[in-house]
Amino acid sequence: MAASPAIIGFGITGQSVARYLLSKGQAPTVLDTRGARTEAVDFDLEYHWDCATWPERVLGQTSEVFVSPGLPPAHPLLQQAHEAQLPVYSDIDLFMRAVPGKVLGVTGTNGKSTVVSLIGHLLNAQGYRCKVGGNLGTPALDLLNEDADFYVLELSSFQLAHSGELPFARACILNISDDHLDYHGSAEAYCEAKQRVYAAAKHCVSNRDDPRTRPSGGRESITFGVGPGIAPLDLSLARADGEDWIVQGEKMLHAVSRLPVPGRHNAINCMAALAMVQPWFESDRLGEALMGFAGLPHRFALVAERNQVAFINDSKATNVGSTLAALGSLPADNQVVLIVGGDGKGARLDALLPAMRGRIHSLVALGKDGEQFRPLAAALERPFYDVAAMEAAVERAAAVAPSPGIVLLSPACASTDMFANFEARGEAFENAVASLALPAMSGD
Ligand code: UMA
Ligand code: ADP
Repeated sequence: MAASPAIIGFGITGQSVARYLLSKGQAPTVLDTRGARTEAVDFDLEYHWDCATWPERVLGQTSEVFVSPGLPPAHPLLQQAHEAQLPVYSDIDLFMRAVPGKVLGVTGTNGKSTVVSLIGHLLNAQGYRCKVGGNLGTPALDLLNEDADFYVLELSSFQLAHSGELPFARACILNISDDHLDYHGSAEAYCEAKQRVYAAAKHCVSNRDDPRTRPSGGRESITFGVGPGIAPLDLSLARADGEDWIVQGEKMLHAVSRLPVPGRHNAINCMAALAMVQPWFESDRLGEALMGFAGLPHRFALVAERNQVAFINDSKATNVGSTLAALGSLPADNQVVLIVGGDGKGARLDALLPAMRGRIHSLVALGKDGEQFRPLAAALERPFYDVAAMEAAVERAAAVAPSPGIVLLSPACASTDMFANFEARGEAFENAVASLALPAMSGD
């Protein structure tokens, strides 16, 4: 029997690989460590569910392996494939073999989806046909259904850990803070996975304020950051007329206060996006091009204002770094009731303390690792409330919030211990806010 490819994991990625291979006349075999998936009925393939090790026959007749990002690199199924000297690829490797246009790759702990969406917005505004996807929204291989001039990929550390050299036109690591330690095993392994984005990129873009984003081996990069740039194309912030501006070299590009997305971290995201599109985008058109970019839901989004209390949904803050960014964008006047908790993924939560000090009014915690926030509240000498569900969290936060004040859902933890995903958690927050027995301000 002729050798055929195998797919490990039949989630969003595995199914996109199956669709692509079938369109090329190849019928892959599917292995999945979980039970049977209902989506499988859409594909006439050979499946092996609840699969802890390779069936010997399948291993013997496999030509190459495509692995889903959720499978940890040390998983026995992968070890066995390596021992059998089978080539192992990610869906991104397969995408890069086939893609007809330029590809821009964006990774980092936080801000990937925002920056990828912004890059797509800027290139479309410039008149290019641009498709965005990857870890965000459409899986990479499904983007190939339509031709485009540019493909902008959001890349997770999971995808990069399984990928070979990826020849991006430009690649960027936005920032690195602790995340996914449970998957990668160490902060070093996490950084190494992120660095793979640069391995075969034509140009690298890095964050001057975050040394771990610099390409290893002394490779040059175009940089963005808060302080002054080094090279003429570097992006930075500068003060003029009493406010911060995004500047490139000597050129003043845009006032931070007029950006369509709030928070200092989003000014940094705009600089990163500009560095990524620089050869193809006329920066004089930035103001006009930014019009219509509204940011993404569940990311530091003001969703209601009641009794002078602002309710902010930052459900996508699934790690410490993103919650630090949210707190750093709010005033230091002890007005923030912060809703936290979920799956902490093994991260050190005390890194939140400096940004909490002076800002936090009280902490409301829920989920698997909610209790781990109690010592932080104690260190700050602030009230700590332990609740079982999002409705209770919002009710308690609204009851204790000062007026004027802020109720911020920015959990610093993944949502999957209690919710299907961060969107479901954010929706539960917004629904609970809408159900509060509080009068809405005019304009709500
Ligand atoms: N699987 C196993 N064994 C395992 C783990 C997974 O067999 O130990 C199987 C699962 O049973 C599943 C399949 O692998 O059938 C695929 O699951 P997956 O976990 O690899 O995820 P996908 O459904 O392919 O979705 C992935 C991303 N998810 C993860 O990396 C966990 C999606 O990002 C992404 O949108 C999609 O590919 C398309 O590119 C989500 C995500 O949470 C949003 N990403 C993480 C993040 O952003 O922090 C990295
Ligand atoms: P990702 O795709 O990397 O998860 P998102 O754009 O979806 O990034 O944002 C995820 C979280 O990180 C949100 O809470 C958002 O407010 C926050 N965030 C966005 N940009 C940054 C940044 N540059 N630094 C830190 N946090 C950020």
